[in-house]
Amino acid sequence: MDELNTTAEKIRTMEIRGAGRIAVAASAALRDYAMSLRALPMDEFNIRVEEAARTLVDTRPTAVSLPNAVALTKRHTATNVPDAIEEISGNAERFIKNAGEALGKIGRIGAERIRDGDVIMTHCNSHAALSIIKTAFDQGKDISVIATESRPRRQGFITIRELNDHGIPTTLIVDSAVRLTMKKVDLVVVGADSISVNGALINKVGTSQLALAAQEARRNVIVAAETYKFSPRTLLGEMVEIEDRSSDEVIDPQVLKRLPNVKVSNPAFDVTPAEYIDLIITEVGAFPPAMAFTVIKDYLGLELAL
Ligand code: RUB
Repeated sequence: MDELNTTAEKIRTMEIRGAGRIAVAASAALRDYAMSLRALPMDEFNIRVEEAARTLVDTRPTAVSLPNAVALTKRHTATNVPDAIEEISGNAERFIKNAGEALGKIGRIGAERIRDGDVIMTHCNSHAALSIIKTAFDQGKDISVIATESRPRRQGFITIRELNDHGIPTTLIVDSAVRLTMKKVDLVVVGADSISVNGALINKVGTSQLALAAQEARRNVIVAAETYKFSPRTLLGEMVEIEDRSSDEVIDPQVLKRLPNVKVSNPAFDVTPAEYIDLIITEVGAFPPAMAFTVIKDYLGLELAL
């Protein structure tokens, strides 16, 4: 369980972060752990796999990619341990391969929406969103990006480094400059931590401000999301939990200690209603948010809701 706990800790502390990356890391960790249980009897094996799955899922609550990846990886119909390990390994290989290929497909489908000369605003650091932007650039489109800082963890700095290394002209802005800057933007491209059955997007806190400002300025908002970022459990009425992180990410704890009347709230994600989203680009096509149910039913499977 040591290696699995190490992966879980890396996800919790955000050394591994981003909905796609945590899903792939969790799937691989579960596969490796299952393979280490070869000597156990079947019922003990199943109990340990369930425990490990819970450990991984409990690390961060918002990105549905994590429980989806774990559920898709751990399921098996075997009656003996070697067969169960084979099924779980196969599930993990398939999930990891599909996740990698999905990024390329999203890039190609999404790039169709980017025109020559477009200025694109993005938020946080999303590999799926960056795949669209980089693909459009690689197609020879003369584009530039406005990237938000994305306080408090400043994932925007990862984004600007990636864009810089790709040769894409990029402007960094602080989060509070989003509305003012929207005038210069042609469209917004962001990633997703979860998409609920009503088409609402849950992504890094501040995403809904980009969407609001985009709607006010009549700009399109495009979400880049692999199908495993859709949340089957929202079909049962479950809400996506918004992660509340430590105040230490926002203010020096020593400073806060001297301010007895002040507390800090640090929600890590927010909800953008479907009305603010024009299109969701997945690896199986571009959908309006109203089609979220179809994506869940046809590409994830309703059994994942249970
Ligand atoms: C990351 C974030 C990203 C999505 C999508 O939040 O909100 O936009 O996870 O990313 P955090 P990707 O840094 O808190 O994990 O497209 O890479 O899966």
